[in-house]
Amino acid sequence: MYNLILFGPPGAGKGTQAVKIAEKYNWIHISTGDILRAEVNQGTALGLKVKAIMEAGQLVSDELLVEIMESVFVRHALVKGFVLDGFPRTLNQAKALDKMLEKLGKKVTLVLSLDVDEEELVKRLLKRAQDQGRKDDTEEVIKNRLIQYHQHTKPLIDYYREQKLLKEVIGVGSVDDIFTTLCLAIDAN
Ligand code: B4P
Repeated sequence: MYNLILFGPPGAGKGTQAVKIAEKYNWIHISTGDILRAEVNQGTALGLKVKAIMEAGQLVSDELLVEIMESVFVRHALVKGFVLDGFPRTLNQAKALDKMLEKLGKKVTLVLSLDVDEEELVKRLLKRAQDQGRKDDTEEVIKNRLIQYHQHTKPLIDYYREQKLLKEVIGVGSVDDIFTTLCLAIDAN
């Protein structure tokens, strides 16, 4: 089982590239953002719990995310590979993921980190606000999401670098060129 983590700040292109990678390699794409948004849209108990947190650009609790991911791994125990998009986002989540995979006799295979400067991130997310009207793509909430990223998520770069699992990829350019670079890194691993 190939377990790929697509890593990067909000707006780096994780979701965009994860869809393409999952299609090419026939892996399962898991976007925790999409899972949570679906719960919100369906008005489930979980959705009601996380709606305000997401709309404020805060991180949902590690406990909830770990619970969600445990059920994902149980449901897809026999797949060829996973592209994890948006998970893990904290050190606690990363450690929980290691444990979940260990139980299945698996490990993280590779972490591809998309490197995009902050000006470009804000530009992309504000454009998405116009195109899709996502509630967390306002200027103020984007600022908060970037703060959360720097405080809680960016430290994972060192966590994975120390384990020699990290490859950094420039995330600015055409979607297809970035995709080609990501595939080369996957194939080389
Ligand atoms: P996500 O849905 O993961 O949102 P995101 O970080 O903005 O990533 P996204 O995948 O949408 O952006 P992408 O870079 O693809 O999370 C939303 C919220 O859910 C979080 O704030 C948090 O509240 C909660 N959450 C999710 N996971 C969690 C976790 N593990 N723990 C706690 N809370 C969690 O794309 C951005 C835009 O850029 C798109 O419009 C795209 O078209 C464009 N784009 C992509 N590539 C481009 C390129 N090369 N050039 C130009 N534009 C490009």
